[in-house]
Amino acid sequence: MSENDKLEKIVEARLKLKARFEEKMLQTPSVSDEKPMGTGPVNRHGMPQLPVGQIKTTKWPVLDLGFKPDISLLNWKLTINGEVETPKELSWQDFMNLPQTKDISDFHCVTTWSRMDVPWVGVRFSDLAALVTPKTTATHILCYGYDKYTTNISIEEALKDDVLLVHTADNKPLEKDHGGPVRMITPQLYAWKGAKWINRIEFLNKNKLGFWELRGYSNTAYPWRNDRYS
Ligand SMILES: Nc1nc2c(c(=O)[nH]1)N[C@H]1C(S)=C(S)[C@@H](COP(=O)(O)O)O[C@H]1N2
Ligand SMILES: [Mo]
Repeated sequence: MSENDKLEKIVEARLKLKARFEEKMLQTPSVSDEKPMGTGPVNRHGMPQLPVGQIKTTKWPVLDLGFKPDISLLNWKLTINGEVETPKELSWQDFMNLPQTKDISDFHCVTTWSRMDVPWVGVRFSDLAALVTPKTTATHILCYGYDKYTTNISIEEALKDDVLLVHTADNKPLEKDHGGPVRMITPQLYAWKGAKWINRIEFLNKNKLGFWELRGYSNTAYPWRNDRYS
């Protein structure tokens, strides 16, 4: 198969997958909430730019478990497995050969700071999901970092077009402090839902709580519902 055919196949599979989850995606807060809580002009996904209780910052604080793994590109791997038809293990080269998406989005931390208009480059979660074909029983994912961090997301949230596994931020390679070489971002959920130093995505047939979700943070993490704790 030519590179072009391969790319087209991924796009087709992504659209198919999104069609499968369409009904659930339509019920997510960013699509269905009549009065999302926040202030400022309407952003790209139709929400007030600054979610309730957040303060804009131009700094980018670093938050993690106190251990920053050092991963060379040669050793880097991304495993995608669990409730899928074709599990994959991607090398750096495999990852970079996938369709690359550029986007600008906001980063909302539960500790009340929001960093606006960050330029990112990376691979859409939905393209990765399309590559492995989730089984019909799949409902959630659990993302794992090289530091053993975990966080869970429903598939209908993870499939949103701005959910990316990014290797570039602010027009330069993603710094180790912020999860480089690759982290996930979830612009429509609080930022703890985006695993830094990501190395595995496990598809699940039921919800399973991640590191912070087990310690009192919200399962769902909707910034425009002030949905911080469980
Ligand atoms: N692997 C990993 N990912 C992680 C964390 C972590 O400790 N380990 N912390 C989360 C939390 S609580 C937040 S707020 C954001 C912080 O990202 P930043 O350090 O780039 O600001 O990353 C999230 N992803
Ligand atoms: Mo956080």
